[in-house]
Amino acid sequence: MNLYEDLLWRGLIKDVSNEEEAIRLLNEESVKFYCGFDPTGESLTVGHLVQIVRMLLLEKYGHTPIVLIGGATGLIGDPRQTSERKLLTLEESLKNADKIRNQLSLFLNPETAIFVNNYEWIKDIDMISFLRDYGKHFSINYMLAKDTVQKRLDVGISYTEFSYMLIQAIDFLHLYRTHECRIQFGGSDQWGNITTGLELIRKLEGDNAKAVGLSSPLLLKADGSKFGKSESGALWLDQDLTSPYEIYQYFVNASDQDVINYLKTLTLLSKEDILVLENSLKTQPELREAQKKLAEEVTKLIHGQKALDEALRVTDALFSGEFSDLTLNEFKMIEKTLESAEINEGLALVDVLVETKLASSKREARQFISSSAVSVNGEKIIDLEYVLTKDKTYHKRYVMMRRGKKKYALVMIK
Ligand code: 383
Repeated sequence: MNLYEDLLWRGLIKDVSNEEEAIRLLNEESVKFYCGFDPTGESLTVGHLVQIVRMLLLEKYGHTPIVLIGGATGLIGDPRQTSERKLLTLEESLKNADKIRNQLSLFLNPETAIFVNNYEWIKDIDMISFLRDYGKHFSINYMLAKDTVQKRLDVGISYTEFSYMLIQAIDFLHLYRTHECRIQFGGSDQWGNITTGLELIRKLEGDNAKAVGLSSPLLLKADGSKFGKSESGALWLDQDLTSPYEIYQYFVNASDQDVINYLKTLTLLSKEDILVLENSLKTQPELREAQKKLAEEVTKLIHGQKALDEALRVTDALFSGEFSDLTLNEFKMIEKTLESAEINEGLALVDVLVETKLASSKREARQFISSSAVSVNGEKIIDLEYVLTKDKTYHKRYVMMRRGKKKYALVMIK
């Protein structure tokens, strides 16, 4: 299987500007390609993983990624479907840009991957040059026809966000000229910006300029809900914001309808391996082998083997109710995930149940205790006067509370 077939098989190709040229570049040459990330937040999310995995795939086949961090574009804001973005300050944009760059560099081959920040070349373009050298090549009619603009005509769109596509177009031209970059990738939400770049390259470099744009479909869930959102919000790639355990849980709970698509787009597993998992899903869905493999691969890709091992141990502990073997780090991981509360030593169990939201009132807490529904570190407690003390803690800090079979909360004693 060649690279292009691999991309097609994984469902990573939605639009291609020039398929013949794309096939030639991807299968027969070794080229530089780019994908951009705006520093809108302090961390990327699992929504960015498709592009990361695609960069890794191209890297595997001998192409060179140019990772563009949008220090400049982040200051303008790519138009969202819903409403105008709040402007970032220059400090915020640069700070986020640094963090995102570090995150991305952990995935790619440091020897070959090229990192650029478009602030470097965009900041020096003065207004007159912008309007004369670039603006003149695009009619308002062309820009208005873009999907991203069309979707905003009702609510309104500022001139600032309207201009965004031109900056991304200048980037493609700049990388085409300075790095011989031949391909721009993005999710399908980027198609309008990518084609604006191709148009600019064609206008300024001539019709035989060889640049190609490719987009991938946005990841959707079979039930129509948004991919990459848990109950507590977005799933971040930064482990201080989303623990490896949460990442593992999100993917291990993928539905049978989604799991194969995720394996193809979010992991580098081979076609053979994925077909085996697909077969297991058909014949023995109750084993959830495909989901387990997916969760392992994605957690390992984002956080490495050690964090995956920890996430697995935490998963086992929460399943078996046995916590005594967990390390301090593993407890910290649980702290970020479960309902937790920090308390003073000597607080009564009744109050702790309320603090940790395992009971809605003291009265309810007493009922739970009396009906032996409450356990502390795996031990059933029926004593209404029970108090929590340091000698009950793991790692001098943690106490694991459980109500009923499954409701857990973690208590930290100061
Ligand atoms: C900026 C300057 C360029 C090229 C690209 C950009 C960023 C681009 C953008 N991308 C999204 C982002 O930053 O907004 N205008 O969060 C997301 N991407 C990728 C992919 C995706 C897109 O980073 O579809 C999801 O991850 O393209 O929404 O010269």
